[in-house]
Amino acid sequence: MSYQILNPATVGEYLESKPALLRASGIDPKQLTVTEVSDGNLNQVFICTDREGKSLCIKQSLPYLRVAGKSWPLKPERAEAEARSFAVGAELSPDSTPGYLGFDAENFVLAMQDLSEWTVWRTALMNGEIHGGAEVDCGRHTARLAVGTSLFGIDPEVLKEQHAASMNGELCRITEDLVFTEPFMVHERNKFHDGVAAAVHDIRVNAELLAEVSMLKFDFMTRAEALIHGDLHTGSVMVRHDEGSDASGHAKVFDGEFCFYGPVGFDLGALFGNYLAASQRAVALDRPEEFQTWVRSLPASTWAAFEAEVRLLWPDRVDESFGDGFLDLWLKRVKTDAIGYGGCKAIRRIVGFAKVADIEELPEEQHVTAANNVLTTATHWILNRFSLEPSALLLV
Ligand code: SR1
Ligand code: MG
Repeated sequence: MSYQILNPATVGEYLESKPALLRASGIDPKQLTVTEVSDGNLNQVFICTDREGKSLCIKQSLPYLRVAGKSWPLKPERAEAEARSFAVGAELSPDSTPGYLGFDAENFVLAMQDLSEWTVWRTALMNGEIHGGAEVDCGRHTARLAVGTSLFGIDPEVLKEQHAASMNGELCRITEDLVFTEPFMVHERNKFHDGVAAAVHDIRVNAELLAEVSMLKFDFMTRAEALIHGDLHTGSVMVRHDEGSDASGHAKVFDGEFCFYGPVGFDLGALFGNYLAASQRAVALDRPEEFQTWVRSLPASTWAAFEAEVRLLWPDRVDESFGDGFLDLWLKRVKTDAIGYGGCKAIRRIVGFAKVADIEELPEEQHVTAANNVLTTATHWILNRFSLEPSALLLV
């Protein structure tokens, strides 16, 4: 597949050839300032600003994993999945989705609102900043997509068509390998400090844990409940610099290229696992008590917002044969899944490929302590997920 791979020098000319994108963004492509801000593992991202200060963000999929290079080929069609995620977010949860300006399927380019005035949530958490309300927006956003893309919100025949059109096998396999498989075995892509080797060994010989992880993996691969984000860590969320609560909200969820029809609890679990990393960093750096208390409250707040929004939308479900008793059972299962997936997501970030800076960038001694604590807590979550509550997750 041959297409135009952009660089800062060619973005202006590229935009001039895309009148629809120009109209949607309102920017003047002459004398654009283009800055590459690629930060994630997979793609390249450019911020384009015109002479009047109007701007937009361009994201392009490369035919390989950006951080690994051509030795790890990846189909650029993953951008189609992200376009799907954007379109659904814009429809169902517009205040928590960056403005979506369009998709060029020939060159695998997405155009979206420039969020330079916002901060990646992971960065804010690492810096000890409280952005109250972001966790609520994330829970509510997850609920809106869970209801709106599932058989609670769509006719079952339409749903099956949407499910079939939303297959994302290559990126799902990345998650299956990196989250559920490789950390639990000896694998060349794993890497961890010697100081956590004993804990990693304990995980790998814990037969009960391995069986539970396999069950969570099996559900991830088979339980197509709704169009989930698929990679909803705190690096996939932007928070406002100020803490305003106007219509633009507290948080914007982006980077939906891993989206597919899967278990709803997986997205909440991704947040929980990353909250665990943030909380262990906060402990390691002895952050002020106010910050630590807020971080510990995140799983319960996200869960409460998710549950409240699902219950709010429930009376409008398309199939009333699913009654209130079923809703209680379903919510309980989502909660259990979220806690289990949170554990898996946390373990992969300590043991496997693609770590989190929250723990990686701690001084060595604190890193070892925090990483061991993450592994112990994550194991506890997976094994005890049927009886744990989100409010108790970060109290250990
Ligand atoms: C091979 S890609 C590594 C990771 O980056 C993404 O953000 C996902 O979390 C993926 O697992
Ligand atoms: Mg990503």
